[in-house]
Amino acid sequence: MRIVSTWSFGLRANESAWPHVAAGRALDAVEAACAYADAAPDIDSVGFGGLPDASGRVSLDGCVMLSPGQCGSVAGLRTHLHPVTVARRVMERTPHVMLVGADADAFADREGLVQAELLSDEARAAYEKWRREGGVVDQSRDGPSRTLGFDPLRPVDRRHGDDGRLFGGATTPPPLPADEARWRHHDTIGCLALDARGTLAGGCSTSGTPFKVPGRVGDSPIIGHGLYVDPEVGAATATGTGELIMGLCGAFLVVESMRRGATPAEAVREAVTRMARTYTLQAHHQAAFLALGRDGTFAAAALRPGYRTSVRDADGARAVEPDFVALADPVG
Ligand code: SD4
Repeated sequence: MRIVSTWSFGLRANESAWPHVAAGRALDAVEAACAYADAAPDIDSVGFGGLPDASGRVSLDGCVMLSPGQCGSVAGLRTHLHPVTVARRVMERTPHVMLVGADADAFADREGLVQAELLSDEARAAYEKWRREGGVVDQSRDGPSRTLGFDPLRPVDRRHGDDGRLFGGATTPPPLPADEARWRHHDTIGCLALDARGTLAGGCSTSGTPFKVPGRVGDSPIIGHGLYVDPEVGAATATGTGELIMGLCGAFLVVESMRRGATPAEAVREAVTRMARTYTLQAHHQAAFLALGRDGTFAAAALRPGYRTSVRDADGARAVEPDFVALADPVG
């Protein structure tokens, strides 16, 4: 019985989902964890608080998966806050896997899901600053980062946690470690759960990359790229520069390695090693894979230092270092 999520902010998301894991409701657990991250304004590449695209509008992507025959996905939501919830409705109430754009929002409306404002004041201010500083959308394959109006590598004193329960009762949670804070715009939540009944589920939610070209969709909502779950084998999710993950069918690659006998640690290591040798990497590129085996063993591997996995199981909550980091130099 265990729930694992990408990045340290996943501690809070895991905690909100833990009762579902313990009650044998893995699907509810991953939906709850992702919904928690969606609603937290300080998690700024997911949900409310997510940075907008180059037109100043936020768009959200997400997916959910139990098995190859039970998965759902949405991309480009602009008026609904919880993509995993909408994706679950697609999975459960339509014969389809994926809906996109305005029609996905319209589907959510028909499902009775409440509309929400997605752009926070802070995200609007960040967008306006980007525009003021001459933000240009780079249409190159690796996204808009070369011409961002901010330094994606600047250290940010971002605080995480909001109820103190996870942090020894302190009302103010500790700041993120500096190496992780450097990747604050990479805080997509990918979440994998193995519940008390032995059911595996995964969910993934993101607002994508900051100031992306409108219409851009990354790996996160694409089954097999940002998330893959096979109940016979295990589950994997990804976070980071989607364009690097998509070229490898990242999450599927990890689960298929496990199917062929690799441990989760071997599978994620192989995937980031392949990423490092496949692409011409830029300083802003970061990505990580997180895998959870059928037996509950988990592992993560990252391209660069600064990624952590949040874990909640019978031993409590903790953020752990990845098992493998491909590149020693954090900015090389
Ligand atoms: C994307 N993979 O849209 C997402 C972004 C992300 O951590 O994971 N950030 O490319």
